[in-house]
Amino acid sequence: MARLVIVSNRVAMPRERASRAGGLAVALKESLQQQGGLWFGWSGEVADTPDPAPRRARQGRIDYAVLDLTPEEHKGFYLDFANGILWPLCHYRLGLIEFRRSAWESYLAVNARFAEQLVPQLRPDDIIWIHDYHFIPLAAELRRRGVQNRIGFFMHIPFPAPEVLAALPGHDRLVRDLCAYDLVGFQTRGDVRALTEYILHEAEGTVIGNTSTEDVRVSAFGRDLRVGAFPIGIDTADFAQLAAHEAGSDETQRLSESLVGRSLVIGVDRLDYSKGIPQRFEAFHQLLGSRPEHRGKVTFMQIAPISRGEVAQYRKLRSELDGLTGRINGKFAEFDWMPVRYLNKAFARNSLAGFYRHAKVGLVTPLRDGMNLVAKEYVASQNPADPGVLVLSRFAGAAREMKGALIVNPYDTEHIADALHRALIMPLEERRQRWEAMMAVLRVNTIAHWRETYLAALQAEGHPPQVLDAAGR
Ligand code: ADQ
Repeated sequence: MARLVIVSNRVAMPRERASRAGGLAVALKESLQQQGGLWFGWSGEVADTPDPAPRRARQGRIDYAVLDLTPEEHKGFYLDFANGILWPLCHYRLGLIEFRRSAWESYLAVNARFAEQLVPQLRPDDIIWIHDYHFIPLAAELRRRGVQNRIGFFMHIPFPAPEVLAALPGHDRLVRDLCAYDLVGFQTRGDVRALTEYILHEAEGTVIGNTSTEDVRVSAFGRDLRVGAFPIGIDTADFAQLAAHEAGSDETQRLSESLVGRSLVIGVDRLDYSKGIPQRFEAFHQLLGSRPEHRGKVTFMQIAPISRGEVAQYRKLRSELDGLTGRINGKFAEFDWMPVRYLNKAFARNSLAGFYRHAKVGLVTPLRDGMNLVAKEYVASQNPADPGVLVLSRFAGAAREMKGALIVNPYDTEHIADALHRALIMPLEERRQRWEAMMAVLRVNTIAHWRETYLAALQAEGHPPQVLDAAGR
């Protein structure tokens, strides 16, 4: 079996692997362990004079090779371009973008430097799988250096519609670089459609296959590639088992006692403006205002650890939420009931599983989200005999699969408030039917299924690879 090379932005070395490693990191590690392979990427560290060659480690059948960023690269490539431009662009937040040519140049230069360092580590039959928006140009940089291996890309976040993408100076270069891959994988059909529309209408390319399906062949910029939807999942059985076990843990018991019989609505997110957290707070505020029967009967707990605290937009969001929490609690709290519990900290997976299971409602309202694994984890954690209800934004990739959820428009806070009310009073029979429908999907579309179908598709891409010329054409 060919060796697998995975490239992702943040690679934790073996001794760093904490108990909080997410499902994705665990799944990628499993494929490397099974197949033998190399995990290459950014160490997460910034150094004034980084080692020119990667730092290496080995554990089991996995080799690790990581590079540090210079302070200038960390600012230009990571903060300004990846987090400050690509992230808002792909989440349809054009108003938040401050484009700087120096950031774009830093993004391209870091991709070139990483390619330069990866080439000597590669073997001719390696299969290369590159993850996420930090490294879109990496395959083109590798091809320019003569790499002919099969290279796949998976985009974890949404791919924007052509009119939105066109707001990025350099959008044509970005899509041309995307065409240097053999397989481009997205979360949903909508993302596939967005890229194929760009290929047809902006790049004068051709698309074979029905563009509304999830698997097409694209010809553009002198290359042929496959583009498909591979919706990411979770380890459903493991999460369900963890949640059942955690139902009896001290921590879950303490949560239960603190609620003194009140219903729990839960939100769990990184503190990010794409997640629609202020709208969710506003909806809860409206629920308490318009339906007094819920006052004193429901507690909303939002868990949102600080994320990307160096970026101004994230600091602004934080102070907005501090204000909203104070306003709602100030207006509705009683001496023995606090409507909103807002926690800026992360919890271990097992704690989250226990909390999800205890919550009557999982409130997941992103304004845009590639997939949203919290929605899936909430469903997998429920007690089959008495499941809670998922309230889910139509703009999360997960909404395509989670048809048993109450689907809402996250911009319409009154709509979310109505859905919350409906979820809180939903009869057991309806809750069971909705939950069963979602679990049937989650049992099939697991994270292992995602990884296996993606890698099988990449391995099947047998057409002869083409080499770009020195100018990248
Ligand atoms: P994220 O934007 O990080 O990921 P999401 O999929 O919701 O979003 O969460 C990823 C993981 O982080 C989940 O396993 C979740 O449990 C964990 N997590 C979130 N908040 C947490 C908290 N407060 N404490 C502890 N753990 C927490 C990106 C894309 C998503 C896509 C994923 C995977 O933005 O759309 O689903 O990648 O492809």
